[in-house]
Amino acid sequence: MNEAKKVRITRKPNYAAGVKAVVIALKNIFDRMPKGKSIKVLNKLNKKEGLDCPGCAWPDPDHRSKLGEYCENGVKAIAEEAMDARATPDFFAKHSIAELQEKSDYWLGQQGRLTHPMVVRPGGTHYEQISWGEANAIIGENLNALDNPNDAAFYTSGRTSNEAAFLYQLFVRMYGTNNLPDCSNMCHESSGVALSKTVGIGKGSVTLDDLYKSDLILIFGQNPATNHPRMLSSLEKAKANGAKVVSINPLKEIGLVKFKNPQNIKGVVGGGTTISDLYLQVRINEDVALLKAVMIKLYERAKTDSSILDEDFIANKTAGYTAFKADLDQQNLTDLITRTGLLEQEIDALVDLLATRKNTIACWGMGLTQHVNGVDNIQEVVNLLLMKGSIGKSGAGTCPVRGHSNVQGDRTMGIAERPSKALLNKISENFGFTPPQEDGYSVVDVIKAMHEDKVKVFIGMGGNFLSASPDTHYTAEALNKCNLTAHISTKLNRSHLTHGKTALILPSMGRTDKYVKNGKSQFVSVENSMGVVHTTQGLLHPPSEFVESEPVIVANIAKATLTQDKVDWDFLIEDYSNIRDLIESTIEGFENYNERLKKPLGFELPNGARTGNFTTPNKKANFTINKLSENHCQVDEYLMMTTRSHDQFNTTIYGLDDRYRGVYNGRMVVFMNQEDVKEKGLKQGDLITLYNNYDNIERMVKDFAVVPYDIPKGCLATYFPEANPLVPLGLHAHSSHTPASKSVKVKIKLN
Ligand SMILES: Nc1nc2c(c(=O)[nH]1)N[C@H]1C(S)=C(S)[C@@H](COP(=O)(O)OP(=O)(O)OC[C@H]3O[C@@H](n4cnc5c(=O)[nH]c(N)nc54)[C@H](O)[C@@H]3O)O[C@H]1N2
Ligand SMILES: Nc1nc2c(c(=O)[nH]1)N[C@H]1C(S)=C(S)[C@@H](COP(=O)(O)OP(=O)(O)OC[C@H]3O[C@@H](n4cnc5c(=O)[nH]c(N)nc54)[C@H](O)[C@@H]3O)O[C@H]1N2
Ligand code: SF4
Ligand SMILES: [Mo]
Repeated sequence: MNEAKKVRITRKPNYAAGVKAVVIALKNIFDRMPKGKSIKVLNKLNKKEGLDCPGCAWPDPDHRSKLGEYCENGVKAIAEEAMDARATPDFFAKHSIAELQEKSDYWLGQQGRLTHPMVVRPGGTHYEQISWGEANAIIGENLNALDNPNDAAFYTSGRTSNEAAFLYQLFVRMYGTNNLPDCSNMCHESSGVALSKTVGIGKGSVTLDDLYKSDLILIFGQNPATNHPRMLSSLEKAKANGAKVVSINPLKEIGLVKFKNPQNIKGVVGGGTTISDLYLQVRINEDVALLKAVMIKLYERAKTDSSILDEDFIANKTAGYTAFKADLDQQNLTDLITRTGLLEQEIDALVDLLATRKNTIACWGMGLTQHVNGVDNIQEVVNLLLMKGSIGKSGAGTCPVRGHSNVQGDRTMGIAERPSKALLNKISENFGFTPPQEDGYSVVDVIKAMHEDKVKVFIGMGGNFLSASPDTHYTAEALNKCNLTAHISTKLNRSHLTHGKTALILPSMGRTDKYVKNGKSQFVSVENSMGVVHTTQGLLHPPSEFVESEPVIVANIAKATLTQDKVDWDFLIEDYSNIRDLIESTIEGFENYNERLKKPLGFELPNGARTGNFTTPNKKANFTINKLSENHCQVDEYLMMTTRSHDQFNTTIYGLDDRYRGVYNGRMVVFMNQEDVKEKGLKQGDLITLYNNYDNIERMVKDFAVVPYDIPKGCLATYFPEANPLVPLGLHAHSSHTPASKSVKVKIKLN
């Protein structure tokens, strides 16, 4: 039967988490791992000096519950990595690559951990086992055969530890390029660009403690019940301390409505906690219009109440205010309100809260970053915070909620295609070579460069480049054109199956695996979404003796590639504290790194925006003027977002349900406003085709089942990665180049 026909659509539940989440989490792990092993891992998960959850980047609280500080999706992440199933050389001998391409992402993941280095040589139909020595030699030969180091690209996903990331970027720069695209390019790059420009640091400014002290928390474009579940416990605590919460999101995400915390009695037998005091279902990509309307109204009120805006802060700590205010004065309030799709009373309710409450925190996720105007969205949020003086003090500030568990740390370690001059100078000083100075390729650039035969070797440190990237068919062609594609991976994924002329799979240890060198257990370190650096240590036997730890893999590739070596790679991987010594001497904020990691809770990195010392060139926080979004749809066009279901981690599919949205047993669905469904003469479960025509290229996905849903008129929602073939490569945020995968224009037709 057609996959989309098997989808079951039910009523949404009216709260998130609760006891059911615990039951589902345990079933998930016990189905994949023996009970003893499961309990051993869960006992160490997110404990001080234990195993850092490989799920999202939400920080661990300082005071941790005895019941365990993890959530349903953290347990799923563990089960997915530590499962007993194995994808061995026998498995690859049995299934050709062509056959594996026909399987679903879910099926691929269920085949288990990779156990051996594998290769496909030109013209080959199956992956075959290869030794590490030979695999590294293939990489070295291919890299050294290129005319220019810029003809190679080195991708990174966000689970990689600080130690591995530091070695990787060092190797890549010694080899001679800044082509270090990473998953951040598709994720919070817009936040990094906007925050660096406005407040001088590309990271958020708040700590967990600030959340607990805040008066008002705004949550833009984020679905924490699925993507950062323990954020709901933090919000519950903030609310108990008196904060109000406002959600701004086209979809009514159930976890932002009500949360039952399975760790407390109220969550188990009581009614749970109402999270959002106000829920604004703004139209897709109209956040700038909403923010401008709100700010105009705040000014209006401030005329009679001078306590509403922080005039002192504006005068002493900011720049660009007059021009910003002048631009705001020219906006047409009625037009702005119409664009949002909200009632004026709803906007007034938000203005009431902003006018009466002082310390404000703005949290945001992919709902703001993944638009053509992603950078403007965030800059407009900053404008609002600056008007309120809500940055650089306790209980207030910016909170971009990061995705992968160490994506922020990887950037700190220098995984960046546009590195700072300070980093390049430090590398040159410490390692005695001049690193490349010109910018490298981001994700979008590198896909184009591979397609244009400019980049011939692609190496991936984790991740699933093909499925995560926009314009799937174009990206597949780009990868196919490479001489070599090589992926350092824990699990089989689609990027292994759409490959270059030669392809390698290099099996890597993950977070849960124990790495012992010379009889000593090694740990690594990571940085969470709030800039706290701490250790994480695996505890399970790796899936096979041929699986290597990431720093070791990088060191061996470096040795096989670099001829004039200025680094003693063997010494570095002998004991990871040797790598940390190099990090300490190269990266700002890591003084006494090894020593400070001994503190059970780790340490906080310097953050000027947190303390009100803005490190922008003018030493001020900058107001900016941002244009309204351009979403002009034709009559029969819709604006589509691609989002995550409750049963996936990015391209890793844990299961086929999205229980908080009432969808079971399938992912080929399109959420659509009830009236739109009726107007189109459709009904629930009908299978439709979605298509568009950017740059005169027809892009299409078929067989998506219609789900009538609480979403503004003219808006659609589908899941990533299934809808990625519809996201054109050229549709990305200006200056951050983040694919605009949350505002894609599409038309629909009945199959
Ligand atoms: N279990 C699990 N956890 C994860 C992940 C996962 O896939 N699964 N992924 C990790 C990663 S890498 C990341 S980056 C994060 C992602 O976490 P989120 O940022 O929560 O990501 P999305 O699921 O893409 O959803 C974003 C939200 O934005 C809303 N939205 C869409 N368009 C707009 C808009 O125009 N305006 C506003 N205001 N809202 C909008 C959507 O309705 C949705 O609720 O989660 C991380 N954690
Ligand atoms: N349309 C659309 N596209 C999107 C998004 C969206 O919202 N909509 N979101 C974007 C975002 S926010 C992100 S972050 C990207 C994600 O892009 P990626 O980070 O590239 O994708 P993941 O699915 O997280 O990568 C999963 C793979 O990583 C490997 N892996 C897992 N753990 C480890 C490890 O510890 N070590 C190593 N070496 N490998 C490991 C496994 O082989 C697994 O198959 O996708 C982006 N793409
Ligand atoms: S909130 Fe994120 S980091 Fe914490 S346990 Fe859940 S998935 Fe893991
Ligand atoms: Mo992400």
